[in-house]
Amino acid sequence: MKILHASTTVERTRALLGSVAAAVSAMLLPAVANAEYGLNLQEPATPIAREIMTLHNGIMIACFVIFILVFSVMFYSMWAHRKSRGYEPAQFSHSTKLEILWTLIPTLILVGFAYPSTGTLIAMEDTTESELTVKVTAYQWKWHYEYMDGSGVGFYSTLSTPSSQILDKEEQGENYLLEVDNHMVIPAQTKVRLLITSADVLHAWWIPKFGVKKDAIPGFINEAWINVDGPGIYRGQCVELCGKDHGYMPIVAEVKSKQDFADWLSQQKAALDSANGDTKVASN
Ligand SMILES: [Cu+2]
Repeated sequence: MKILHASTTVERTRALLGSVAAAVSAMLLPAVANAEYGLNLQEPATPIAREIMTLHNGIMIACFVIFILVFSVMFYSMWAHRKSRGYEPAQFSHSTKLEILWTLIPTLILVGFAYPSTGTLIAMEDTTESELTVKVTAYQWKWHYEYMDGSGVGFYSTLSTPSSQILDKEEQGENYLLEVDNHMVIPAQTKVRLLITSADVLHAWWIPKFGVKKDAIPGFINEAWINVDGPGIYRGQCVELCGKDHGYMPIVAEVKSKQDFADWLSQQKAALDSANGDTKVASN
């Protein structure tokens, strides 16, 4: 009778563990299979964003495994050693061996997380050997981009979503509140340094696919860098509550091939020169 009871218990435990595993995989599968659900980080477009993604995934898996282990032991202990089964509790109150183990193991796990994370953090701050510097200045409620190559090329970047869409008088477009008049244009496969500051209140510059989120602080200049894999349009937003139009100062980066970028920059310089020339003529 006792043996029969034990075997059904084992079967029940197996069935319980089986259904827990099924439920967990059912929860995880859609996230893996359907990135468009928006549950994960956005697809990385820079080496740093890729490192962040790898760290995030690895640490999440480690946390998940720890969660399953700890809660399995806890629920099994509560269930198997319950009073109604007549379980006799152990009488010890201290265990030096256990205390050393439960200090040592978490420490090792944390060091295992900290070591690769620190490497990425240091890499994020390393703006040396950048080939181009763009100064990003935040305003209530727009951005200004200035190319620090002595050319004086610079422009404001302002929300271009029509107010009719914001006021629900017209259907909202595909890039609703994530579109601007002038894109920040940068070259692909080039280390670009960003100098981020603000002219009024706190703002923050963020493009998720670049893995960059930096505060824009009046009177301070924060540094960041990006090296984007390939041409494309990348979108982000101001991520520091900066006033009533905080939600209306998106960020759009247009990444061009090196050659296209060089052409674009020389066009901008030519336009600037001719504008300056016109001013001189006019003031004469
Ligand atoms: Cu802002």
